[in-house]
Amino acid sequence: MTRTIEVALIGQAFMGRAHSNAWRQVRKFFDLPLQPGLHTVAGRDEESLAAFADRQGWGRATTRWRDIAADDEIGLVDVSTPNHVHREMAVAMLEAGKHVACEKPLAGTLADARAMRDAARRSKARTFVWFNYRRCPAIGLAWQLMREKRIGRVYHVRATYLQSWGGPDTPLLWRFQKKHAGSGAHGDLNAHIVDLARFLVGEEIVEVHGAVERTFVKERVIPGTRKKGRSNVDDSVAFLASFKGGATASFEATRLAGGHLNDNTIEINGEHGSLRWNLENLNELWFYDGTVSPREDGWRRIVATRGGEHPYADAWWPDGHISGYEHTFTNQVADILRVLARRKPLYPVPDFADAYETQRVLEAALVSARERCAVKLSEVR
Ligand code: SOE
Repeated sequence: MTRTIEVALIGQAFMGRAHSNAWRQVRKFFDLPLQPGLHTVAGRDEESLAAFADRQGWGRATTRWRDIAADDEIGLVDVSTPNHVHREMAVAMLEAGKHVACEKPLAGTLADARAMRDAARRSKARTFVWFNYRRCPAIGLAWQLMREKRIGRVYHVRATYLQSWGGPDTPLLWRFQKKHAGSGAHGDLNAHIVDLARFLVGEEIVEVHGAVERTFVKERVIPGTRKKGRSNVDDSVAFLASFKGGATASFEATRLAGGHLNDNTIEINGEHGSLRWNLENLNELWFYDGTVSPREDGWRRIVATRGGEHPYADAWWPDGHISGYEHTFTNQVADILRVLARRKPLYPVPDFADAYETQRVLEAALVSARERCAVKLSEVR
């Protein structure tokens, strides 16, 4: 017997659309004991919200997100809003006993992230964070190979998240304003690759050795005006780090890497081999097995779409019929529903406590950049 959990979505922009699609698609592709009801969508603009609710299939629309906390029909709230309101919304819903799925990064600041982690600790409700790239089948395969010690002792992690949409012509969006975003490319993009690195290596980062933060474009046109305003967040942050087991790591995030649209790349080198994945070819995992004879030495390209072999593949299309960006969100909804139905997810879905560890690394990098020093994570609580 399939049960239903009524969901409320707060946010109707890019992430709101991506999540809305996932909540609607999941029942069409995943056979689960718990399925979502698209109960309410909350947003700021009444007119566009009604159109969104109609097009996306939400039962109700409201511009009063706080009313959701008192609605006993709603079991889970999906916070898909800018970073500065994650805390207020997530804490209100947790205190009302509702499960919460929150967009990444957990928050714009460490203090907000800590308050969210602590509210989750006090609540019986479950929490989830939309680090959606963990839900790429190729990343799931990488996680399995890491757990099987196919790479062995990890020597290096090398991760970059390169975009190019943040040039001088891009207006002063909320992502370029510290009061809304907390940080720029750092919290937006390094959050993803730090999460992926921690997830795949299975260890915490213990020190940031040196970070550099840059704001190249210091003024941007204020949307809807001819005036310019100051961009007070980073356009790029790069840093070196060490994992608990001794592996070295490098991370770089930028929105000014011409030629790269959404180029999230991670490579892990270990005692027995290497793994490499790139979002712009998200179905492919490159595996270097260092245990084969030198005659056969070389990288192997695995297209992670095989039913019965690769994560989520059975839910979607036949072998080789690749999946895309939107499928990562539907895969995440499937695993959120598995967790809520007390089933095991295919592999770990980050909760607020997990995402807080990523937020600590982001903060350590900012401290390192501003104080030009190495920062131990034990100093960042
Ligand atoms: C913009 O940088 C953005 O939409 C990020 O916010 C997302 O998390 C990333 O997946 C794609 O780029």
